[in-house]
Amino acid sequence: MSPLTELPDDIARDLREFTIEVPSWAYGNSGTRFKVFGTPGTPRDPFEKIADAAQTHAMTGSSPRVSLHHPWDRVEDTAALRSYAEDLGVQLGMINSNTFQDDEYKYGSLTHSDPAVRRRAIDHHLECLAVMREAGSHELKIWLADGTNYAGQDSIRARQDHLANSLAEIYAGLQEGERIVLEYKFFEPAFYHTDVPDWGTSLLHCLALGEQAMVVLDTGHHAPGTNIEFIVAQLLRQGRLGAFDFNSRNYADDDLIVGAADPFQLFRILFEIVQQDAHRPASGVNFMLDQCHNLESKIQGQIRSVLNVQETLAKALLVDREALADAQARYDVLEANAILMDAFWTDVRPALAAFREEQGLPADPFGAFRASGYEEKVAAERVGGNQMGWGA
Ligand code: PSV
Ligand code: MN
Ligand code: MN
Repeated sequence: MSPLTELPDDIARDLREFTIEVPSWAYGNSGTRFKVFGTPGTPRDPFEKIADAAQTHAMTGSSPRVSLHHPWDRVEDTAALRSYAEDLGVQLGMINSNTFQDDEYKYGSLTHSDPAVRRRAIDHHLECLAVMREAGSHELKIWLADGTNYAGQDSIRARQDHLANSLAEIYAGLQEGERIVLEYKFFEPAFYHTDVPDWGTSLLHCLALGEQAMVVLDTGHHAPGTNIEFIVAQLLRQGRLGAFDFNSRNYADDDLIVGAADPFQLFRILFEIVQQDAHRPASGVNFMLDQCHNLESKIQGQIRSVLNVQETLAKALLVDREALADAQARYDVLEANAILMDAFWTDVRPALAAFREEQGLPADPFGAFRASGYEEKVAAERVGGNQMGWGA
């Protein structure tokens, strides 16, 4: 099949409107519990993280927002961080709460049996809402490390009740136009049970809370073999997919570059998304990267990630849906499958290069960034001080 050299107008329009939020933590040093390798030029503060994230957007034109983690990205003056970001052409995005690094949360946070610990965790989330407003954002993401390691360690049922009550207090702090998004994860750091392990649990809590509560799906938070595109279809059908955390996984929550291990899975997911028009801004789904770059250059890793999503979205949009519906109606199983595969195997890279040039962007954002000298410049400038790591 010959490569596609020009995008059809409707696909070009959709791609121009589609944006991907990047995480501040991707620009800091990260690693595993074995070792965190430092990289020259790694940001020393949230301002420098924003400057690096702005590079990803300058090269791709598709990542205009940066998610912040509170308190990792706490600054004295959030308004100053916001205007710094805006001067560099990006906006501050979702605020991510953090109840997983303090000793008080050893046995849970919003689910803890001790009301004093729950109070502290709820207050942290209310503080996050204040930061969110100062940042000019309207979304708070809640991912909880809560769970137990041993059967019998605590009451699963009581923890669900505590969770529901705690979330209700946080939800009551929302103003019009704001929302919380609740992320699920089936294991880690808890290994026996997690308090929000799956989309069903997250959805049940969101339904009980109200329309300003939505589910977050993170690719890496499922058991091997889970049909993630089914979950996407189901949550969209319910109007409750609030955000999607892109990354790639081989084993568990690997947080590697999206599309690296299984580009076909990414294609299948994005095809479910385009079938329900959820890639359009009007759908309100916040598409984000949730990744860490342990070995590779962080900005380059982020640019590669944005390009992987953009290329795969173009392929999903290329599927001949009329022909597919026809094959499905005729129960022509293999023809239907072939229509999907044709789009998947189409090389869209030349068309995307032309699409970028038309917008005044580098045809090859990855190569352009490498040639820009930015990394060498910041490596020379950012000496001394503490380079920030995951959790700094
Ligand atoms: C932990 O698993 C995690 O990767 C979640 O996916 C969150 O989205 C992210 O950390 C930031 O808190
Ligand atoms: Mn996530
Ligand atoms: Mn994760």
